[in-house]
Amino acid sequence: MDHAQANAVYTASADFIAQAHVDAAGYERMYAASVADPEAFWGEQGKRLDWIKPYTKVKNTNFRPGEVSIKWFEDGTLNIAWNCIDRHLATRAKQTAIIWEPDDPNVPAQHISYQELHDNVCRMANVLVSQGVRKGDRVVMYLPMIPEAAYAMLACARIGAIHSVVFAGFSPDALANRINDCQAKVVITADTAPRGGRRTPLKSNTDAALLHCSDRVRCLVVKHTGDQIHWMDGRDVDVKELMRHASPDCPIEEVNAEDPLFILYTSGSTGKPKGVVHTSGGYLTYAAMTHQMTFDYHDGDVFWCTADVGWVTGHSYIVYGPLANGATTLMFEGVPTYPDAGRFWAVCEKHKVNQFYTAPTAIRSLMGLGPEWVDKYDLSSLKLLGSVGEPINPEAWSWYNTHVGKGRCPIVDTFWQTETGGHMITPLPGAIPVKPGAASKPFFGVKPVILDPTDGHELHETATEGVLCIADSWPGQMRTLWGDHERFEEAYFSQYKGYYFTGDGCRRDADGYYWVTGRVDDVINVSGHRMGTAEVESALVAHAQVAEAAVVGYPHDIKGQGIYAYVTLMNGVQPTEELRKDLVKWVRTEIGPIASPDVIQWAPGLPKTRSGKIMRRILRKIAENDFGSLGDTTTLADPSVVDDLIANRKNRG
Ligand code: 6R9
Repeated sequence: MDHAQANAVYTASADFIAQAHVDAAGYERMYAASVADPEAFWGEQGKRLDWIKPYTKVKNTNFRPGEVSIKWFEDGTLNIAWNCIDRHLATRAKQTAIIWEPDDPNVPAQHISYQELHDNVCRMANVLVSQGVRKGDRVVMYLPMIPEAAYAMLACARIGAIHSVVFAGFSPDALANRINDCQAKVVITADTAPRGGRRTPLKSNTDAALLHCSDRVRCLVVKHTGDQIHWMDGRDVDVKELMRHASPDCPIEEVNAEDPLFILYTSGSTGKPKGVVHTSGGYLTYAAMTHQMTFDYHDGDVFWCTADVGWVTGHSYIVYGPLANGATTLMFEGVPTYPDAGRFWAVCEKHKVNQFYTAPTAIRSLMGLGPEWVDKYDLSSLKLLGSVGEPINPEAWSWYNTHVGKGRCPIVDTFWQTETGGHMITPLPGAIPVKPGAASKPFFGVKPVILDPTDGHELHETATEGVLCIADSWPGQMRTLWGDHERFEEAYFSQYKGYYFTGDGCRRDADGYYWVTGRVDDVINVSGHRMGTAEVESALVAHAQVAEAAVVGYPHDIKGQGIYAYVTLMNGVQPTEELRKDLVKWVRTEIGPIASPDVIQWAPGLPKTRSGKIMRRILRKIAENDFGSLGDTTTLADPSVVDDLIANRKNRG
């Protein structure tokens, strides 16, 4: 795509606009109302949910340093599972709630009706209660993309327990850290997880993790594949067996709007992963509203979000948002390239998907395999396409638009974060014309501001560039970090006082469109997955032969960013190819395959300031193969290390 196309503006068809929930004038009017009087706006939107005790207070939020506190609908009570299931039964008992598409296309798909969802969630909830789980207890899940994952999340919600889903690609160590950090009573896993025809040994990973956890933690096992597993009597529990005997009814627990619904661990710029806490009333209001508006979801549509439930995208747009809206949501166990590169499109055709939501990295990898894989299938059911996780580059946008959307489906490029609970900046299809690569305009109630990174002052001109902050709270916002409110304030509210800091850089063009340019902190985005460089570094230095390590991101054609590690070995250790492979394997076992370094460069020394701070700016430039403009290097303790790093750089592309 040439530059002119990249600046093009795409407007939805007249037919699309005619049926959309919101048109251009409607967006302007509603947006203005939402920021002028958030109390009135969200007071009205909160009525999307059924409340046990209706709220009388809507918004009570404070971004002032030292006093950060975020409360929405604080005197209301409700139950999240009721809102996602029971309240639909009168009209939708037989409607499909979840379509489950297995990894192996020869295994039949499942259509789970709202009634069946109700019964299974209640059975799972009764199993949890039988294992001693009570309101406020934490339940960790380490599961494949199977219906039981949704049952377990909603079962927790039903009884007021707090779930924390750990992505099944994480290692036993990463799982153990999360179980310990939130002091989970129970971990729910499966025997093995089929993905792309291979099996991930979830139960044996969990066995390894539990060696580092309290021996009171119960292990609930979903026997999914029937693969052989080790069994520890007294600790391990066969979930399906207990569900068979459990009652399909389970009373709902009344929870406060501000009681936690889930904890989700995500990477930050420093230290160990952060336990992002989302609460009940505001989160569900926001997930439901964004799902309906951003995807222009209408009753009867089949919605498919390809994310894993281990990420926030799976929480908000596979489970909570769609089910709160009484939607049909598709859950896919597999990968885009199994059994071949046409799988996504085969599934769209098979289940007549109407809205399809995926990540740029998936599009880029499929793009490389040729359009013939898409062209084979009938994609006429598609009405809208979505993108999430990183900025979408013009080539991928154009391919998605032409080959998947056939030029007739609006593409929504949704910018948001684990911390934000739902979409923050996104086109509303039918209301906001799209520019490829721009997340475009704020969602209702969201007040983005662009600040000057040097002194934090607000840049008021329409066309400007700086760091992206949000000036006021919205209902889907995270409330705290699990057990560490101080770190919450420090990470998000201390750098730019009075604002929520996203960690992203951003440009606003003359039309007021927002273009998110990527992280400005030490977080990198690998295939749409967030990774803290500090996490990878601490894994590397935990290896006996590594003295020091510095990790940066570099541009990668498919993944968006790749992981580039500079490693200084202990004195006398030889830098061999074998050791390099060993280090990659080491990081995979310490964190998980998503953290595997793509490049390891042996570094006799790292560029440091006299005070001992590693100058990452220089390491980034070398990794990007852009060392002509290293900037000021006069503060380096030993400038000669830079010459060595340049001479031996690995990425000459
Ligand atoms: C939902 C999710 C958040 C980070 C975020 C930003 C990047 C996400 C984006 C995007 C540009 C988009 N990001 N969506 N950048 N355009 N449409 O991805 O959450 O895993 O917490 O990542 O991802 O850098 O700060 P999470």
